[in-house]
Amino acid sequence: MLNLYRRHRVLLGVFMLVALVALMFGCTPNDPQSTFDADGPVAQSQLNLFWIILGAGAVVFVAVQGALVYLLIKFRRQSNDDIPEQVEGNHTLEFAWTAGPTALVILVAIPTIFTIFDNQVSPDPGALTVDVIGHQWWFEFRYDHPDDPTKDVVFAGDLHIPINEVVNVNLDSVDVIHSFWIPKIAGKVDMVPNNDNTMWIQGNQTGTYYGQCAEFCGVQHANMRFKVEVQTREDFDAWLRAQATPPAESQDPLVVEGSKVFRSAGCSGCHATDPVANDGVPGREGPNLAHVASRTNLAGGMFDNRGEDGNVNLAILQQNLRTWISDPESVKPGNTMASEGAPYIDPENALNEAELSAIVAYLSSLK
Ligand code: HEC
Ligand SMILES: [Cu+2]
Repeated sequence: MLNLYRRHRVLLGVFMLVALVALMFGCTPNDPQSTFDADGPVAQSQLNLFWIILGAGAVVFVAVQGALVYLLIKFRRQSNDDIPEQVEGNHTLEFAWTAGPTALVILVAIPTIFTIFDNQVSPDPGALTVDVIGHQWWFEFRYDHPDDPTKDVVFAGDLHIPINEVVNVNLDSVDVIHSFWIPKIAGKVDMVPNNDNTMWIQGNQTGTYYGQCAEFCGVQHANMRFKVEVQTREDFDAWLRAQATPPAESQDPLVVEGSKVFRSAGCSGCHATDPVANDGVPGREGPNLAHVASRTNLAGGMFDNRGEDGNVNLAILQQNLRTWISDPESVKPGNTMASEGAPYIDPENALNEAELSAIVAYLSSLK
């Protein structure tokens, strides 16, 4: 066995090197959630800090390992020498190995402290503010209403922010501790019930980013995700205005029927379809569905509603709504809609095919 090992040692070494390189390709910078590819000042400052700390760690590693290898070779046993001379209490040496690491820790601590404060204290407290509220297992977002700051525009799943502007974020949770993280833009700060954590974010490039909960918060923690759309100011304003406007009421008979079923089946007990709420008044238990047909994703990222062109595709959206509403438990086991919603806990209230189709038609009309 040992012989076999000896013979294949080189081969084994080569294999491990190849495996290591292959693993490192997992960290390529253009992955959608790579922190090595920062697109905003907060993520950039965190990345810079990472490099400083990695650099300091590398210096220590090289110095210690270098000294070790050097000493091992230099003082290896050469003949039948006696035990070498024993040295005790070298003050210079002791001072050096105390002062060296202390200096290094200070070197790392200073930029760390500055970065923490820079990330916490907004450079523009008067800028656009968004309240982010964590729920098991989805994100609720609220902006001040563009015309009336005593009111909030409420939505879920897709966060929109204007490019190159500071956006202040208030973090809260209605149940357990969650954590807000958009790897390429900023993060991560805990969302603690009844505790006003704040942070600020800024996106420096238009496009879609991915965010997710970064604090274990229950069985579907991994499926608590959201998308971030960084837009030009004009696009953002238009989007916010559209979100603040109640959805157009369609006269299509199936849609009208669906809106009735939505109420009679108890969906409206957990889901509002009015996008506007009074400031600070908690939303209902489920996501606000006022403009659900404009969402790129549903149920904390379980469904992607976009077609190949990157826009919401009606057929895909309807299929996703149907899958979710017919059996939310099979999609996201343990979620509140399945464990508390009347149609799902009581077979007598289960939705029939006609009701399901009507609800899907209704919700997909809410653009
Ligand atoms: C007991 C409260 C409750 C009831 C009743 C309920 N839901 Fe939900 N619903 C939720 C919760 C909570 C979520 C988010 C689940 C998650 O992502 O973890 C949700 C998610 C959804 C979503 C996805 C929305 C998004 O933006 O992600 C849709 C659509 C939806 N529900 C439709 C319905 C319909 C239609 C009914 C009635 C048949 C219904 N819900 C009844 C609580 C409820
Ligand atoms: Cu969470």
